[in-house]
Amino acid sequence: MTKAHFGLIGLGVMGENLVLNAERNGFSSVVYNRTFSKTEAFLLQRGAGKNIDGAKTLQEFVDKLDRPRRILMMVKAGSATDAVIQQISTYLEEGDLLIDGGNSLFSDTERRVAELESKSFGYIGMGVSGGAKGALEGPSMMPGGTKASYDAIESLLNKMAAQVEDGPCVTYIGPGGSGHFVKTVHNGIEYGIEQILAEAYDLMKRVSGMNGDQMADVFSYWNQTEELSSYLVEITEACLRTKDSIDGNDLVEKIMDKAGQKGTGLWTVISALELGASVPTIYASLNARVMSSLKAQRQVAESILKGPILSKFDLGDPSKGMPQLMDAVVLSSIASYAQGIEILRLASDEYNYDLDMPSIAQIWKGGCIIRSRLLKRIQNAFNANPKPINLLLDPWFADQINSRLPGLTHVVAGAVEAGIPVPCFTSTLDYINSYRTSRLPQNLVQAMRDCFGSHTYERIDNQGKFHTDWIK
Ligand code: NBP
Repeated sequence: MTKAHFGLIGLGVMGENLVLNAERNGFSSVVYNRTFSKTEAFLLQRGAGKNIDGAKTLQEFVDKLDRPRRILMMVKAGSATDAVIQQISTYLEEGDLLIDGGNSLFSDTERRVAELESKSFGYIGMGVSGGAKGALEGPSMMPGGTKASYDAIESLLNKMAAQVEDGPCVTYIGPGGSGHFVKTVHNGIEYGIEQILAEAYDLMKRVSGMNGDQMADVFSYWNQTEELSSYLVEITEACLRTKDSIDGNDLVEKIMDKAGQKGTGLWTVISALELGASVPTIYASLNARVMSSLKAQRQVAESILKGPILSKFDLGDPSKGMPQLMDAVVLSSIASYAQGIEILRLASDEYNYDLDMPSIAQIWKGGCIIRSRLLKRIQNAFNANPKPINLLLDPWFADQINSRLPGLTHVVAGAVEAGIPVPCFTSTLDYINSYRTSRLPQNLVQAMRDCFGSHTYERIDNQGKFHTDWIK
């Protein structure tokens, strides 16, 4: 009996679609799921008539696979992934390769790569982005581990990945947990852009009094521009146009305003703090989700804590894409990418990942949630200067900042006066204003630290460490 080329463990949303993708690309497959009824249902429905077999036990699963085996795990990150690795390891033989496509914490992946490779198995920790549709039609994939393990699955991944004009949206990211690290930062950038678009929506609705279709028209306009054309802008338009089947009104207005923030967004911010990366826009998006979860408290606070009377201000002509608001959205999106890239730059050195930034920009151009036309500009910036100090200093991005900063400032000032929170816009404005200020007030912070703790300070006019008796 001929054996299958590819094995999948975990028939969740992602697993189902990825195995259909592999099969469509010519890789006969075997699937295993902890709950066998899901395997049966899949084989009878979406898997029917395809070159996909099922297995009830892990023994049966490995027996049906060609050697060396190539097995993709798409299960919940954390202890579920450890449990699956432990169970399947009993059945693996030298040279077999396990790929974890879940959203695993990169330090878990470091540990697993070391453990599995020491047993002569291959192990790849691979970030996968694109949701269900991307998984089926072609996701962006970020595999990390040993180069030898990557080489063993390169042809499979190249076929499964989304394709853009300069190749498939997959590349060897680097050693250890680098693939999952890059996916984590991808998700941090995604948090930022989602919150930025939500802030734009809030201002359109509360300041300009627009309805779902009117707002969707502006998002549609933005999606035609080089600066904002992106998957997230495209789906925002679709969300705003969708009506509730019960009463025909805008469905988005019926949705509870609470968003979770566990996992990759949180890990992005923790990593940024550990690495000393300044990521205020991304952090603001995470904090906005934390604040959103305090629904009951916010309902009480609204009647006790009084803000300014909501005043209208000009966000720009909707038929011209609300230019001032667009300025705020463009600069905040650029800041999200720049801050994510700064984390990668520092991590590349700190963890010896040796990340190739032009390749990462290239594989984010298709398939993934943060795909956008802006990534072509980011790729160009890295091609012109592979190790830029900060994306904001690239000539094209600097032009964007110089021309759009007045618009962002106007929007933040208006929102502050109207008492409407715009945490990502505000953080971006502070980020840019801080970054373009050569003298910040931390000289006084240093003076205070020396005053109470004799921490010493440096002088701008003399080398060395200095201490002063500040309180005589
Ligand atoms: P889920 O995260 O919901 O995981 C479902 C799968 O995990 C099922 O097959 C389930 O088996 C299996 N599983 C669990 Br839960 N605990 C297990 C255990 N202890 N042992 C064995 N199997 C176990 O599915 P998903 O949304 O497809 O996500 C899969 C992975 O991909 C996750 O890490 C996720 O973070 C990541 N991811 C998701 C997306 C997305 O858009 N959904 C995108 C990118 C990455 P069962 O059927 O027996 O319960």
